Amino acid sequence: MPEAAVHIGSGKVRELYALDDERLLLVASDRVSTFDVILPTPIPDKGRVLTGLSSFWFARTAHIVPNHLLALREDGRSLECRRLEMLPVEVVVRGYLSGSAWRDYRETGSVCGHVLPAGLRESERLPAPTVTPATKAESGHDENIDGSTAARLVGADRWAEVEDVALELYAFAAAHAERRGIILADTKFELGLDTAGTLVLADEALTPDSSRFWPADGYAPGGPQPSYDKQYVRDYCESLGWDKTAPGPEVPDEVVAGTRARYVEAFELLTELAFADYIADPQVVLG
Ligand code: Q0Z
Repeated sequence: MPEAAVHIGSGKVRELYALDDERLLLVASDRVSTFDVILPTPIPDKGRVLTGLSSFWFARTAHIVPNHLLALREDGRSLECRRLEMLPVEVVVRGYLSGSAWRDYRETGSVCGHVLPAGLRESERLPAPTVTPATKAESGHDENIDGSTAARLVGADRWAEVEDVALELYAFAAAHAERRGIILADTKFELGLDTAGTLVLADEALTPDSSRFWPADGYAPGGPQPSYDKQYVRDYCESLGWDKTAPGPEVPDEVVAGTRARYVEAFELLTELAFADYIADPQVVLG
């Protein structure tokens, strides 16, 4: 870390630093959260897997929308990025009915103002990928909003542009993931504006922490699907009868190793690169 970096924010598993007026440094830790609690045991290389995947997608989607990536550091976990004016809306694209969308659908038949067909099951593929905006609530939990509310927050023309870009990104990434045996059930994008007012993709993109990745093999709608990466650690924590309040339990070595292996497997399937090659030289993901 250069002396000049000023810490300006913490996420559950990431840190944000200012390098200067125009540049930020996003650092992904090896911390893992489950049931919204950060566990005391890190997953070695998790931050590198997420940073590598994000960088991979930034490099391959620049034809769809420009992004904030300036440089991927040699540690493989730190991204130098352009400092943007962030839009006050999180942009979730869903191809499948899961999480808060499944809850909203069961209660109202709609998700963020989109009326869905009756009789859909949990985790079922939606008739078409759907943009479901959300705002960061006081609780720290995201609150789903409808498209007209999003349009009021960012402007109608900008919101139309955001929806188009988000759907194009999802279609591109979901098709890539499907070829590698992974279902991209949903994913959250964060976008900002540069000084020229150009829409820019920011934050992390298309990682297991911002998306639901499901193994296509064994996909069975009608209930929740196992998450590609965190299922080991979730199942272990559940097996303890933990009440899901902080502090979370320590995780034994074999569960750490199994979880790490799943993160690395997701990296290797999606990037078609050996993770060891990324450790040797992170720039390989930029193609
Ligand atoms: C991202 C976050 C993290 C805590 C602000 N390019 C950008 N320009 C301006 N702001 C951001 C970005 Cl990425 C920005 N976050 C989310 C990330 C720790 C909060 F690593 N907040």
